[in-house]
Amino acid sequence: MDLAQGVLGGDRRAVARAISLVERQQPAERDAARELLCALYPHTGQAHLVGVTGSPGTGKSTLVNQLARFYRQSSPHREHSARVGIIAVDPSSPFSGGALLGDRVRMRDAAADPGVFVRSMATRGAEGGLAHATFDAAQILDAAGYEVIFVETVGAGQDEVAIARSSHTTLVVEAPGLGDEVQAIKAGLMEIADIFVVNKADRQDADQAVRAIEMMLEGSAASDFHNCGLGGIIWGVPVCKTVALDGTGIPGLVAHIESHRAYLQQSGRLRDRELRRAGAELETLLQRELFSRFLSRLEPGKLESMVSSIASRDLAPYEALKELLGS
Ligand SMILES: Nc1nc2c(ncn2[C@@H]2O[C@H](COP(=O)(O)OP(=O)(O)OP(=O)(O)O)[C@@H](O)[C@H]2O)c(=O)[nH]1
Ligand SMILES: [Mg+2]
Repeated sequence: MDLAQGVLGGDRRAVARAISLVERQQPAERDAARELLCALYPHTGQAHLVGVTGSPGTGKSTLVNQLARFYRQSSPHREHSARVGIIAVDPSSPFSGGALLGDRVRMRDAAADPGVFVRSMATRGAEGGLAHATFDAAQILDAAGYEVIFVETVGAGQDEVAIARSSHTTLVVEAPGLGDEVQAIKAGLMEIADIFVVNKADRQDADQAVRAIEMMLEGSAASDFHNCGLGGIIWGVPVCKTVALDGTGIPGLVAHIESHRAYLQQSGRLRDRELRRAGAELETLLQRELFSRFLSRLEPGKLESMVSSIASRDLAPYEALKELLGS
């Protein structure tokens, strides 16, 4: 069966194979992966992409599991229960399987439901990057008809920020009583948060954590980078308390996710973001492709010898540029 047809028909095995294809990022499969993504592209753009990030161990996977269950049972503003896709990005090196296994266990409930598709990604360090593979995987789920797609990542690295920027709504999940080093992560995540979640609200110091985040939000002028340059409707970043272990606060959190979606649509922000994303995507592809084509035409060792001449001051960088480009 044609892989693209399988994905469009919502066939789970086809979806799994398609994601593996884009995740492996093997040069030999490059054309097949690109062909597939081209065939799927006209069918994408329907899903709501929700990035879920935050410090390690704050309960992101448990929370996503609960959110998926809630969306499966009842989805506000949708006529039917939504099909849910979950992409969990390997928080550590590709060689440690522990975290992935843990995620599978925590997401077991959701994974047993045929309306939920759970996938872990482990391509950190691969050429082309994790963010790109994750974005491609989300496109596949979108084309396969998953209406809400959660992408879980840890921390505030470049990949996480890139993933957050390509999501529609980003949840930053924190837990009460985390140390100072976590404050720094929180600060890094501040500007990408559309909604803050204080999970583990069964702990006593939850209200204190909520207040601390609210103060940070008030203190940072960029309470929402998505608002930059936007006149009219403003999104105030809410801070929600949840207990992912028993589902407390989940309906309220889903209501905020749905209001953020409505805000994006009504303010025209959704269209703006699609445009910005399309622009960034095309630019990245073009840069990468032009550079690799250029390199493939150079005689072997040419670049290396130029680099060493530059380092030994025999050649100025601009002279090298002129020689390489011929003008
Ligand atoms: N007390 C309490 N514990 C929770 C809650 N939510 C999750 N946990 C526990 O916190 C631990 C970490 O949960 P995970 O869902 O794996 O957290 P995570 O943020 O996905 O972890 P990483 O992906 O490794 O960063 C687990 O032992 C959970 O059972 C909660 O609301 N209250
Ligand atoms: Mg997790």
